[in-house]
Amino acid sequence: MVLQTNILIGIIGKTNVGKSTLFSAMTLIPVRIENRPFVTIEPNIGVGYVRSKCVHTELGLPKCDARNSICVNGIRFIPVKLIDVAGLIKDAHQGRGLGNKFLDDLRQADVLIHVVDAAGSTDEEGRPVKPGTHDPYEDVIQIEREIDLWMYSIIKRDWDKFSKTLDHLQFSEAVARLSQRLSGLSIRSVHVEKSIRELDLDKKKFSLWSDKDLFEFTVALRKISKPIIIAANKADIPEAKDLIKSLIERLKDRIIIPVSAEYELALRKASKQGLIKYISGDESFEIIDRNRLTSQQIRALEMIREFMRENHGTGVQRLLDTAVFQMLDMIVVYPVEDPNKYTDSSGAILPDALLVRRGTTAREFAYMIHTDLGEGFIYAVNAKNKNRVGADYILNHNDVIKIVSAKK
Ligand SMILES: Nc1nc2c(ncn2[C@@H]2O[C@H](COP(=O)(O)OP(=O)(O)OP(=O)(O)O)[C@@H](O)[C@H]2O)c(=O)[nH]1
Ligand SMILES: [Mg+2]
Repeated sequence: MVLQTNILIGIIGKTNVGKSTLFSAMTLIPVRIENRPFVTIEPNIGVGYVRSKCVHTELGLPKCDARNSICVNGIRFIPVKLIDVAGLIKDAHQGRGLGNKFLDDLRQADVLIHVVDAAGSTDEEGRPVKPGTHDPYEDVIQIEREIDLWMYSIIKRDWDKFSKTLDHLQFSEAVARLSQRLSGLSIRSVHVEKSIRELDLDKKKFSLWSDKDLFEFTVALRKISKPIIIAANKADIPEAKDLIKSLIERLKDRIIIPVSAEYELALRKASKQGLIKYISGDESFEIIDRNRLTSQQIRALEMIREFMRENHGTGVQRLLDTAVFQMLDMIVVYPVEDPNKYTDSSGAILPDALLVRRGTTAREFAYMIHTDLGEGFIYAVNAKNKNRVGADYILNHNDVIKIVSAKK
């Protein structure tokens, strides 16, 4: 059994800011990229990878047999699902541009990457303009309002009737019912309870919430259940430098990563063609054979190298890693059958690397692998020190775990 990724990352933003370029750079899937608004209509879905030091090096093993993930030079690349949707513009919720209904494709997303044109080279409607003439701050505010209004439209559906049924329940039951209703949005009861308490809405009957209460509740829920990281894209255009600085100053509580999706895409393609040696997330690359490149290609690569030196890479890998390891607070855990050899039942060394939320217990981890393993859980073995651990053992990053279960 090959363990699949359980994380979905949504790529959102104004139209024509580089969402599809970023998607393509992360997945190497060729998609339509053009310098005009509304090129993407149907969503693009693919697999990208987060980067983490492979535990095989820490264990002093010469190699591993990565299977659900990829190991390159001791670096484990672990898959995550990505979805690139059509672009938004201001007032999309009123049907402008392509509207906002297509955002329904993001219902199951765990985290959103908000791509902005940090070079200010597209206007409010995504039309190309002279770099530096549009303030990306406006886009952050307007586009995220569209996201909140989309979620509000879902939560508001039937609210009048539904809220009355909640009034008759105990608070904890009401939270459970409401969470169940919103589970299609990947919303869990902890999210609902936290949002209600944060706004002091627990002191008010559900049916008496005003539209403003419900909207504020939606925004709080969205922030917890679908946190947004900002990709300050087109950072390679000179005008982006000051705009990014000012963006960071005005959005102090937000995570903003300068990126050049275009540069990352160029590097990934060149690497695939065997022209350069580049591992995504590295701060530089190596040209394999200059003779196979035109002078124009070499000049372009040197420009990219200079950008990477200043920015510690293209920013694309850091963006994904920050979204998963920092915003979602995930860790990597390796399940094995044999805790002495670190192998699975067929003898493969550390084949699977799984992303799990920090705080996950050994029993919860067993359930993630297979329901039977969870149900029959007896104990687990921490393969690093060979200690037996119980069901409530909280996993650490890079743990190697064997589950012992009555059911196989
Ligand atoms: N300079 C520069 N240009 C970029 C970068 N990323 C994307 N672009 C350009 O921006 C334009 C739009 O790129 P797309 O990826 O199609 O943008 P999108 O956000 O998917 O657009 P829609 O699907 O139409 O909403 C193209 O001309 C890209 O080449 C970047 O990092 N730097
Ligand atoms: Mg697109």
